[in-house]
Formats: sequence, structure tokens, C-alpha cells
Amino acid sequence: GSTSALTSRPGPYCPQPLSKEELEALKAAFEQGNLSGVVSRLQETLESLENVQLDVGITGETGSGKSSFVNALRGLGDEDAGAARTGVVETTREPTPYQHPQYPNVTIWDLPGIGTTDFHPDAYLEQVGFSRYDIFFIIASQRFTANHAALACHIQAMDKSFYFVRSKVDVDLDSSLRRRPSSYSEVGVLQEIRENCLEGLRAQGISSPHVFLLSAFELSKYDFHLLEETLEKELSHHKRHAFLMALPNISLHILEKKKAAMLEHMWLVSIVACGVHAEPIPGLLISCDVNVLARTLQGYCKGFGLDDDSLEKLAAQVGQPVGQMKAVIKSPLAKEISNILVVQLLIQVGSQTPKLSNEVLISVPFLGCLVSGALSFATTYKMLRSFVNEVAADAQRLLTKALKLDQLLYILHWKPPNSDFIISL
Ligand SMILES: Nc1nc2c(ncn2[C@@H]2O[C@H](COP(=O)(O)OP(=O)(O)O)[C@@H](O)[C@H]2O)c(=O)[nH]1
Ligand SMILES: [Mg+2]
Repeated sequence: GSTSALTSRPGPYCPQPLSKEELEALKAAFEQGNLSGVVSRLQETLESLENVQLDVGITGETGSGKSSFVNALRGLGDEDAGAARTGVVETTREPTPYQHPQYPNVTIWDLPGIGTTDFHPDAYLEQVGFSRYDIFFIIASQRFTANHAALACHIQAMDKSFYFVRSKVDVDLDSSLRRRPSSYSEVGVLQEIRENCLEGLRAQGISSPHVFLLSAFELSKYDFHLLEETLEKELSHHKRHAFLMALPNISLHILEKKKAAMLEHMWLVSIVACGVHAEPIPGLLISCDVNVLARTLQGYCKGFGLDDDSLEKLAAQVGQPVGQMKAVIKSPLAKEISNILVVQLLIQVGSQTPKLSNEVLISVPFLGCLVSGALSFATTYKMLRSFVNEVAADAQRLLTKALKLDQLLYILHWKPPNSDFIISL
């Protein structure tokens, strides 16, 4: 029966694609700069998004046409096998799930009718298990009342979306034709119903209601096609939400942690680089050990998987040419890092921020004793920091490319504000 269907179903989809163990493994892969390991794990996460469920609750007064609407959404007639039972007496006592034939991830729930008198939305929503549903359709076959509005307010307070459906417009059109045959206008009657519904809902405090007009007997007419579009839109919105909740945060989080770990001992590297083996840098008023810095930068690149070996492995794994992978990388690869490049980077930084030394002096107080070394330290530190920021951003872009996230987002009808969207989240 419907009760067992209820209890055997998993709860609402909660974006938790990675377990603690998986997260650990992901973190380890990141730490080794093993992007292809990272990608294979995140690919699984992406696949799990395909299983994102959308639960649609159909509610409204008894006899308003809820069960007929469920059948319509599923493309079934009332007499087809598996159709929801419809009729003049209330037949739905428990929420009853029906799978959408085209979208297996969409479950449409035929809910018990709300009473016309003494209606308590709290108790009703509790009784039907409101947390299960992602969106609601509230159906009325006549005017929308305070009960409908109260329900909508409660749904809104739960941060879920709802749509109003005004059913049985064929009945209104029929009676209008009978009563005023000479002045009959279908468009006019529909317009009147729509206005009346919107006005009623606004009067009840619903700020910008959506109302769809519908006849369960004439689905090709009125707003039924808009309803189907809405369902599709909600599904992709839902997936997008799950995606945003799950994946970028995880990768961002781990990249950030890695970056933080590098930043933590960066000042140590800077002190060493400005220590005993420091040599004057031509064109700048600083001295440092360029060899140490070059090795450090190479380490950063490898740490984020920006070296030939890692990239080739990654490209092979995702079946994309390695050239395409490299195209998204802006900073130099490990093997391209030379002493000359280090000097160029130092010059870039040195020319931009001559006053940085004070800022750094405050954070590393004992450096005050090494006044002559302060500028060297500040410049070195700043150069390392901006390099790490760049390679971290590259790693994030590389992941996006490898996982084809840009395409996924496109499929989900969502244009990221810019290519660095994940970083800016
Ligand atoms: N004329 C007309 N009748 C409808 C429409 N939708 C439902 N009905 C009828 O209204 C009655 C109640 O419908 P049902 O779907 O069982 O309502 P529920 O109690 O809300 O589930 C049934 O006799 C349906 O055939 C509609 O759009 N137009
Ligand atoms: Mg029913």
C-alpha cells in the first residue's frame, strides 16, 4: 500500500556525495598533487547528481482535481493502468507517490485534500510529511481562499517553492457560453479568471503569485505546457543547487587548505631565501637566493599537479588532449621554472608593492632587527604568495576543464558569471 511506499523511500535528497573516507582520500590525492585521482573521485560525485530526486507535492481542496492533475502530468488518462484514482469522493487518505514517466527522478505525490473549514496548515503539512517535498502545486477549482494562502505562506517559510493551479477552466468557459452566448469570449473569460485568482492571492498577502490555468480534459490548451516547462526548470534548478552545495565547495575547500598549508611556511622559505646565500638581484634593491626560490616554486607546481607527468596522466584519464588541458593553465609549469623566471617574478612584485615591507614587518616582528633584509623578505614573500594564488586558481580551472563542469553548467541552463566562478563562490 501507499504507507510502505512511503517508509521504504529514502528521505529528501541531501547533497552529501562524499563520505568522510572519500573526503580523506580526496584530500590525500590533492596533497600529492594527484589531480587524476582527484578527478576520478569527483566524477563519481557528478554521476551521483544524476540521481538527484525532485519530489513534487500536489495539494488543494478535496475535489479540486489533484488526482486528475497527477495523471495529466504523467500523461495518463483516468482509466489507464497505474493512474491515480479520481472521482467525486475523496479517495486519497495518504500521500501517494507516482513516478514521472519521462523524468524518473521526479516523483509526483498525490496528497490528501485540505479541509475547507477549520484548516491548520501546520498540522496538515506535518501530517503529509512536508520536508519530503521540494516544490508544491496548490490547486483550486474555484477561487483561492485564505486556506490556500496560509498553505503557501507555510511552504514559503520552509524555503520551498510553490505554484498555483486553477483547474477546471473548461467548466467556467462552458457556463459562460451558456449564460452569455452573444458576448462570449474565451480569451476574456480566461483573463477574468486569471485576474481574479491573482487578485485573491495578493489580497491574502502573496506578493507575486504564479497561477496556471488548466483543464484536465484539454491539456493541449491553456497553461499546461507552461507547467511542464516549470517542472523541467525546477529539476535543473534542483540539480544545480545540489551541485553547488556539493562539489565546488569540496574542491575549493581542499585547495584552500592546501594553499593555507603552503602559506604557513612561506615566511620560513622567505627567511631562508634572504639568508646566508642571498645575492643581490640586478635591478632591485634586494638580495635573495634564487635557487631556493626556483625549487620552491617547482614544489608548488607539483603540489597542485601542474607538471608534465601529472597533466599527461590527467588528460589520458578524462580522454582529452593534453594540449587542451594545458590551455587553461596561466602560470608556468614546473619544468618552465628557471632562475631567470624567478627574477622576473621578483621584479614584477617589487615594482608593484614597494611599501609592503611595513605590512609584513608587523606580522613577523623579529624581522625588525634585520632592517636591511626587510625589503628582500617582503618582496620574496609577496612573490611566493601571488604565485601560490595563481597555481591554486590554475588547479581549479584544470578541474573544471577535466570534469567538463562548464558543459554541465551549460546543460543546467546556468551561465557562470566568469570562468573563475568556482573560486569566487
Ligand atoms: N470539468 C473538469 N472536471 C475536472 C477537472 N479536473 C478534475 N475534474 C473532475 O473533478 C472531480 C474530482 O477530481 P479529482 O482529481 O479526483 O480531485 P481530487 O479530490 O482533488 O483528487 C472528478 O470527477 C474529475 O473528473 C477539470 O479540469 N475539468
Ligand atoms: Mg484525489
